[in-house]
Amino acid sequence: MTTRNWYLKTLSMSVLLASLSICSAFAAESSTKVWRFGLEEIEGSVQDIYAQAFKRKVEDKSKGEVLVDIYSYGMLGESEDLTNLTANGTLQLTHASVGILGAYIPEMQVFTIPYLYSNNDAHTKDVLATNPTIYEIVGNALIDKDLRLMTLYLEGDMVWSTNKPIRKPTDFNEFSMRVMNSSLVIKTFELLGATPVPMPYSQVYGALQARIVSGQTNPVFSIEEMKFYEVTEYLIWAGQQKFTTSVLANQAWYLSLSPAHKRMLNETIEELTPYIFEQQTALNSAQLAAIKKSKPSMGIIKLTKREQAAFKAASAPVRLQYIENTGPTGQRLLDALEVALAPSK
Ligand code: 6CS
Repeated sequence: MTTRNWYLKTLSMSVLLASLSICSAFAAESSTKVWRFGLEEIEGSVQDIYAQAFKRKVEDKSKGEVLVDIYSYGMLGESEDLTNLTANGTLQLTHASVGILGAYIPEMQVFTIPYLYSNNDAHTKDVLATNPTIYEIVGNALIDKDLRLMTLYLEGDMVWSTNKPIRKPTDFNEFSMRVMNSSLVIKTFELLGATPVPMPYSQVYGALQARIVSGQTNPVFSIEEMKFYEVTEYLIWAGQQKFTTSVLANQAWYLSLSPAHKRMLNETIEELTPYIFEQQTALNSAQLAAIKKSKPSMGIIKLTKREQAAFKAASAPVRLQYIENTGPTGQRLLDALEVALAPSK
């Protein structure tokens, strides 16, 4: 970003943040409550679909007592900014993907461990939404940062979009892969044989176009809407990970809600679990069709079980790194998830 663009972005964010404080003052005086919800993704994304449904339900159930304002990606900065704005109470709710939040809450990195999830996504959805060990361990770590874990959900398979085919770890030699800024994700791609390059979401397209990186990894809907497919040649399913995101609330705000509003919020989050699961599945397949239509030359590669096994073995030591980072609490969470997520379930 040029200095001028940086200055303009900072200025427009400051104006927006100042107007958010003025709105708060007005909202506090009137009986209408405004719940501000931040997104790490643009309009039309999985997180946007989630937030729009949340808004419809909350405004309808509260009969206009609560208004939900949605701030999509770019309006208030990067993911880390949204988490900070929620922790300090400027936003009431935000999305925070586990890859990025892991830099802040080490236990959260468990959800980035390669090959942890089975292929039974419907079961994984239920574990992420309800497993008591997650809500105890990750929930408590977040409360220490003034945040409350409302839910976790899947946004789709993490697909590698690259400028060359990758079928075995040695194909990653001299290959720079953009990753989210998480020490465990960085370690994973080092073990897989690549050179991981952490950078913000907004810079990925330019970095691929300028060949600063040779690939990146994200769900298909994101590869379509952020146009990463225009600047890469292959989509590769390695089964390594599913994109997992969390919905966080400001803890003090949550505790200050009336019993009726708290019930409405919890009930709405619960209702959205099956809804967003169906929506993300449909969006990912629609966007794959869209990519194939607009770029018929795009190489589509699905690694065989045997090919996946080589990446699984190469990345296995990352579990030790996770335990080193998180100690016995992290171990207890990993053990509980391995039992809960077992493929036979
Ligand atoms: O790659 C990222 O950084 C981002 N990817 C998605 C699909 N959502 C938010 C996140 O920041």
